[in-house]
Amino acid sequence: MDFTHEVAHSDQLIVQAAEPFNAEPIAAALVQFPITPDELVYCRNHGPVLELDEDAFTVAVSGPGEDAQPRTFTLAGLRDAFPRAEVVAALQCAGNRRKEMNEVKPVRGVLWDDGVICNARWAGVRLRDLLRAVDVDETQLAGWHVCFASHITECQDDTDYGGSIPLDIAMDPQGDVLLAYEMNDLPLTPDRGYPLRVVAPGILGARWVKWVDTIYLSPDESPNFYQQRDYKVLPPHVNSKEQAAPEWPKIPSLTTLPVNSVVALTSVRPSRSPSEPDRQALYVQGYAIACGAVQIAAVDVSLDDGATWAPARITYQEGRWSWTLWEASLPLPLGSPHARAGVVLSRATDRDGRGQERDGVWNFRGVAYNPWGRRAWQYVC
Ligand SMILES: Nc1nc2c(c(=O)[nH]1)N[C@H]1C(S)=C(S)[C@@H](COP(=O)(O)O)O[C@H]1N2
Ligand SMILES: [Mo]
Repeated sequence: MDFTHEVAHSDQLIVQAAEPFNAEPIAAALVQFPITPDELVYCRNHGPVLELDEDAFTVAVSGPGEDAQPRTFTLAGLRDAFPRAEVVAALQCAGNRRKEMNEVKPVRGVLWDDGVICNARWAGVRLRDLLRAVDVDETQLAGWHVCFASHITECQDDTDYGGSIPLDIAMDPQGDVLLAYEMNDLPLTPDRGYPLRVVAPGILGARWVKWVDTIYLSPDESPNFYQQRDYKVLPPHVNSKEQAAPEWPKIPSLTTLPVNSVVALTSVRPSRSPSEPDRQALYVQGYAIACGAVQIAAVDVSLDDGATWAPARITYQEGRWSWTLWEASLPLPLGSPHARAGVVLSRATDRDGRGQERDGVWNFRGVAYNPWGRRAWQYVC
């Protein structure tokens, strides 16, 4: 693979793999911003990142049917033909927290910490509008999929990058799936998929195809490696690539990721209680993310390994697809040895009552890991 045309990347990220470029911010920096600035957005790539020319870029969109002729749009053509739509949505890689899973038992993949997530204001055209323009009638296509591909560069395991989402999600009147050309009111940067990427709120990042140049309808999911042979929760007995091979076709592709929360930052501060001026409190900040369209209802935190929980205060949440930011201030026990160091846990619950368990489900590819958030803290006098 040729990396000679690689673009410059943000210097505010921890590089987990240089070629292809994979990097993430520290979670403590991430949670300082409800809307993540581009410099703090993780970069997840299966191939090189190129600087494309917007004027030379086109996307081909085909309707259903063997002989459907694709319609080709330039970026200017897309802007002219369809209204601009905006959505605030979190983007999360299925490998978020893989490093923690790897501590349970080794997994295969980039050892992501808890920073492969962001929250942004995306703008572009609605995929629904585009599909209507190529005569898609979803009532005739029950169970079909919208496939996306980018042929801009070769990838590690396939000639192109591809993924798909169920057609009913794309056509949902409130579906909010976009072909985005802007993030946070600016054109996408090369790292984000300039000039055009898929934004599929509530769906794992792998389907948010960057530099998307091909869209078509199919009764089957995308045949691409990253849809068929990756981003699946392998059964626990699979411990090697060889054991995984017969399992891939049997296991459903991931579409949503489970409810999750992470403790991103801890600091010991004087408690502001007037009755106990000497008392100290542990201030914690973190994020939570919902599963699909059902938002987070509550986040709780615990200093005693889950014996008791206290509610965190939600400081940010917007619409159906954003992440949730939260904070809590927990009075530390006076004079106890535990007042100097410990572990703080977090647990999120959504509006349907789904939440997190103490332990996540280990799987060989290290995806969809969501045990209680957990961060060690200590107080240095
Ligand atoms: N063309 C292309 N699109 C892609 C990828 C890729 O490697 N190539 N990676 C996917 C994965 S796994 C994720 S998590 C997101 C990451 O988007 P970001 O790099 O903008 O954070 O892009 C997705 N889209
Ligand atoms: Mo990902």
